[in-house]
Amino acid sequence: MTVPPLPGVHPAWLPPEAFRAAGSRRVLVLTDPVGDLGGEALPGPVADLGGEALPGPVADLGGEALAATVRAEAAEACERHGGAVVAPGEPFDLVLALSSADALPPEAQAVREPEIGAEGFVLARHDDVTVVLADDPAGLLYGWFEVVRLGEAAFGEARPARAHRPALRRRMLDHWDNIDVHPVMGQVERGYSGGSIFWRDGAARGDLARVRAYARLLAATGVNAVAINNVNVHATEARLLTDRLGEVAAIAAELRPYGIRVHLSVNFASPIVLGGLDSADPLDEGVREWWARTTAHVYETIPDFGGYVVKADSEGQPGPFAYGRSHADGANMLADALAPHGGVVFWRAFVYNHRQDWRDRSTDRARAAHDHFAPLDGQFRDNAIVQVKYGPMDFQTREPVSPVIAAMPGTRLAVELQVTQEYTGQQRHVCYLGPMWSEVLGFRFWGPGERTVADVAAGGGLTAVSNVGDDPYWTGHPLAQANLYAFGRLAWAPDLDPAAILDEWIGLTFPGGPGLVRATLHEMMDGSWETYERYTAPLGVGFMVRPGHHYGPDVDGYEYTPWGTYHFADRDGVGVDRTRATGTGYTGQYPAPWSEVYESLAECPDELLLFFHHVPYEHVLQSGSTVVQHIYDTHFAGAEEAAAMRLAWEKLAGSVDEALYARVKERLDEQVRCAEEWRDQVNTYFLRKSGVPDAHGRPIH
Ligand code: GCV
Repeated sequence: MTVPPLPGVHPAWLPPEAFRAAGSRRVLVLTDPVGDLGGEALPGPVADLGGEALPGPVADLGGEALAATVRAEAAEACERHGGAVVAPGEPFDLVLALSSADALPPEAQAVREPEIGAEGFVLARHDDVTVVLADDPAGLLYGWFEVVRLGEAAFGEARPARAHRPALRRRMLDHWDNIDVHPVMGQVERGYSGGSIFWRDGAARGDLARVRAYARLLAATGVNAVAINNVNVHATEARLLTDRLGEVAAIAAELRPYGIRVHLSVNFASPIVLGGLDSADPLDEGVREWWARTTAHVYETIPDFGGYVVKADSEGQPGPFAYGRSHADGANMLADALAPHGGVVFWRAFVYNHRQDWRDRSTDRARAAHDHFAPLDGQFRDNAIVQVKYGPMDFQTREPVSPVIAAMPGTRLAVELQVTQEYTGQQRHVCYLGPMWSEVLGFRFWGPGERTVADVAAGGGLTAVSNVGDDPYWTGHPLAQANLYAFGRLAWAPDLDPAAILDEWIGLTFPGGPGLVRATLHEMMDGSWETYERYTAPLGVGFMVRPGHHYGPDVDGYEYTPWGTYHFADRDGVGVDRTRATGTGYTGQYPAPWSEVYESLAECPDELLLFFHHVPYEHVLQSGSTVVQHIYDTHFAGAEEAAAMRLAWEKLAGSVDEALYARVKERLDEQVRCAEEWRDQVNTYFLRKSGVPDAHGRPIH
């Protein structure tokens, strides 16, 4: 079964037209017998743990269901576009074959490798035949979508056999979706795309066709795991683990045919709130037994269940601190319950004091995750993955890479990104995040030639908060689909060029569109993250948003709050002194050379200067400009760039679907308005604080 087009729902990057090249060919699909990897541990090195593999059945995810998906995908594309699924022995243009299949044709035999490996595939073209060969059905599915992505190019010139393997085995989206509409956070916490695709009116949706379509979109990017409820686990959602597990099973059934494993966010206090125990102490035998029993029941119901996601001792969520236990104690208890079934726990490192006294200049929220977790390195079970936000604060437009990622070589780490644009324009602003993520994933903590963040994440995975809801365009802003697409592609291959990923997305989403569409979307989106950065918080200082909803400017909005997010602007200067010499000592959490680079006023990169240093307004940046002049210049430039984006889009009237055109136009109007508001509030604030006029005499209020 594939996914029929859903009336009123935009097909995103899988419109029927995207299947024309493959669907107009003669396609041979060889999936019998379905070879699986036998439920064994995945082969392949794990960068940070000496080549070990995770325990448990990672690869064998409903092998037959996946193989059936590949067959159905090919059949449907051929039916639509005039090709044919052919029988063995008949001539073909494309073969999709399992390496274990009976009667592999010579073209496929020729590209066989001793081991392609879980989820991988070999793609080749020779003698006018395109070959996709995989060891497991998941690999075949990813190979199919690679052929779709290539379009006619998959059937053009000869291509030498090349193996494609995911760089990261766990490529996961976390949904902050609530079953019950939360009085403050709504149905989807930090959601900007309508309601949840999973939940409505206090229960799993009766019609889950949209979930199947979502799974298909994700599979086409390479995502293989999803967590279906908010990490802030409220009372109703906690019960998904026990008496409401059937709803989880129903959703898992929709995700499975596209190779996606379901995960649940669980409440650390579940033994109390669900089990009637009087404790959730991770070292208490009764508590441990409760988790073991409950988890066994989950696996009886959903045999390929992925595992748990936990936010503990964070922003009011319960955790092991209540019992004087460590985060390793908490995570290991769940890891032990999951281990017999091959599951993992993603234990979040987002732990800090959200009730800080703003008068206290010595406490530094940026330090918190490292302070809590680095000393625990080596104490976590093999199936306990510590999930670390990419930056030390909270998904700001610009942050340094979290030092926790470098500090736990004996622990599996997953890096967490945010596709939902909480702090980057809330899907009202165009902000293509591929370049930011690419920069983060390619960051080398230990200098040139050393391992990257992506290498470290190979041990645990790459996760991100999804930006999807029940909006007709999935993501509110139609162009925000590109972020979801880019996340999956970077999780599969972190070294892909973000502009090339955007190009793929454009080609798939606007098939057959005139060159003007492609050129305009690049013009608008390639540099949109930096444009957004220009008109919002300057030089890495972060948090100048409206408290609560986090949209639009409010320079002092967080300055006198307990959240630990301050910029310390006064009449003389701005920024947070995080140096070892005179500040909070945060720079000391980095290994060399970064501990020195960030400590040094002269060497600290401009874009992070105010994250690490408190400087006078007339401090001269590496760019040659002063801090305050830089603030004025970037804010004028950023707002102008937003206006230019809107002008660029207006050239596409008549070249793209009318409703989509109108939706983007309406959002661009808001982006231009909001960028001007940011510009004027930030510039005015700093003019009033500093008394330094703009060198160009532009209007500041
Ligand atoms: C789910 C930020 C967000 C919260 C979110 C939290 C987290 O603080 O504003 O909505 O809670 O991050 O990542 O847990």
